[in-house]
Amino acid sequence: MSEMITVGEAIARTLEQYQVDAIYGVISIHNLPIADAVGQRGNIRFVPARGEAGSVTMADAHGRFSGLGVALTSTGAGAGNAVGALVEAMNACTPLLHLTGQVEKAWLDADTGFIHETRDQLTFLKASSKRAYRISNANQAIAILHKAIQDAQTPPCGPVSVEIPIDIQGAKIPASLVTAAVRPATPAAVDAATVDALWAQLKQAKQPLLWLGGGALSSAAAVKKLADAGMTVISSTHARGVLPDNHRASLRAFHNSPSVEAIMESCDFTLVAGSRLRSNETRSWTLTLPEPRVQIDIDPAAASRNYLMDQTIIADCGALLTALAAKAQGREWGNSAWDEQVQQAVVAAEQGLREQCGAYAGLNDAIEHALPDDGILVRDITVSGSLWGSRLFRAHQPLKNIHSLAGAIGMGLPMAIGTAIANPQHKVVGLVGDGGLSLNLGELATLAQEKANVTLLIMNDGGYGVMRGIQDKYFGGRQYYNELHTPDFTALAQAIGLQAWTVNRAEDFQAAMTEALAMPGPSVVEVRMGEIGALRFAGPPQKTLY
Ligand SMILES: Cc1ncc(C[n+]2csc(CCOP(=O)(O)OP(=O)(O)O)c2C)c(N)n1
Ligand SMILES: [Mg+2]
Repeated sequence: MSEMITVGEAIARTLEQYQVDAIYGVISIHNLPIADAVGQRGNIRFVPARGEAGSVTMADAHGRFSGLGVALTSTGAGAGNAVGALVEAMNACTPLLHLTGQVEKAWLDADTGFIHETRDQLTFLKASSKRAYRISNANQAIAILHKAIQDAQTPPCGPVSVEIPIDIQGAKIPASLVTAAVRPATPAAVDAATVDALWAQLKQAKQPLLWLGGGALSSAAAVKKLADAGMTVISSTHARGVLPDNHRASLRAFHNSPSVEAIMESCDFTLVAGSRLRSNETRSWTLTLPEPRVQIDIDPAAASRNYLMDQTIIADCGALLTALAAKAQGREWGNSAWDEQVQQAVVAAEQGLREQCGAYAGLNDAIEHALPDDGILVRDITVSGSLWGSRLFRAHQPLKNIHSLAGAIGMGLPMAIGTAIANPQHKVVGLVGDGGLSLNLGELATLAQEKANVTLLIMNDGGYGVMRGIQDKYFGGRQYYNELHTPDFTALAQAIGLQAWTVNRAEDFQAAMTEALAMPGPSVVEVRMGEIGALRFAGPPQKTLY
């Protein structure tokens, strides 16, 4: 008989096989066999977050960079606290493994009042994850774990939850059941005839538009070649930087700007690469997208989901764009006059945005100046994030400007922590509002404890700025429930042991950001917006609010 180890230890050993270097979680009576094994082995960093929402969001951020984020939560309320963060990871298609507990197998679903028990936990995990598994048999635990990781890492990637009854976590199994990492399922090879046919169609177009989504995040080289060949490129906010902002063909993510919309509308072909064409970026699908339209997506269910396509090619975006780019020989579309029009449209869009941002455009510039090129901006859902953070702030590489795609507030701080831990050589700026920060405020202590290399920029306007704008625009200016009693965040951060600065004059943006970003490790800059001026934003452009 081979060595016998607990399922908890087998899980720890298996995660090592996948080169997992950090697990984010909150320990509990219902997950200690796993946490204890991770601790004893000492090969994986365990980050004790202050809440399950924060831990799953940290793991989400980590997974966006490393290819597998891992979170550990408890049964019942602990698993429930993870749900919002799982919803975000679903939206971002993050490869994420969420391990959670369950009551003892003998008492499963029996409503006996077992500690932490909840009704039908698997159902809410299924609803918020790409898939959710229950482990019912100790000898099968590692097989299911491999399957869960494979699901998480197979495009379209996503969070996969695994609930493990506590007695199974502690049960002994042969160590031989721990086997090597399993690779994600590989998509079918790109069909040469499909590529030829698409190329022939594209060649007939005078000016094709390439719309990039998160599915194209790893296609930067192919996209550059297609842009060099003359395709005009716009990206979702998630795919910003796949084509660097300074490329002559880049419309960045200036959807919703009249000048850029005019450029898009004068194209005569739309190629959508790995994008859901979401409501925020299409004015709830009222934006005109030129026809013919061809879509590349790995998910068959994505075909014509919101815009009617002339063709959907079910394929790995990277492989298909690479094959397509290989056909480009120098300039295939457009000319310098068109490039000029594209650039003028971008300049006009940027100018409009700068005017809207007023003094805060200077804050954007101060960060651009002080943050090294390889630095990363992580933003919460705030007026500042939605205005200058998402569109003005530079993007020269993919995943240098990340955010909560599902639009939920509160994820900025944990997302910044996970980003910094996954990227120890890069400085991270976490851009948050006073309202959103309050949801995961406890994670300020995690930031300090982990010495994560984050400068947290708190835009304090004493309430819900986005909601003020929406109430102004759609509710006759009636302002309810958006004023918040906010702490003195600078003093709060200092009490937690963080270096912190208060900025209440636009003239000080540069000095504060330069000083904070020059300091390795965590720091906080609180911008008191009341003294500088309000920033107006009424949510993403809509057809109507409802
Ligand atoms: C989880 C969640 N709850 C509520 C909202 C609605 N919401 C959107 S923006 C916002 C205000 C955020 O306030 P703050 O973080 O201070 O940023 P500000 O808008 O003031 O810039 C709210 C409440 C949301 N998007 N997500
Ligand atoms: Mg606010």
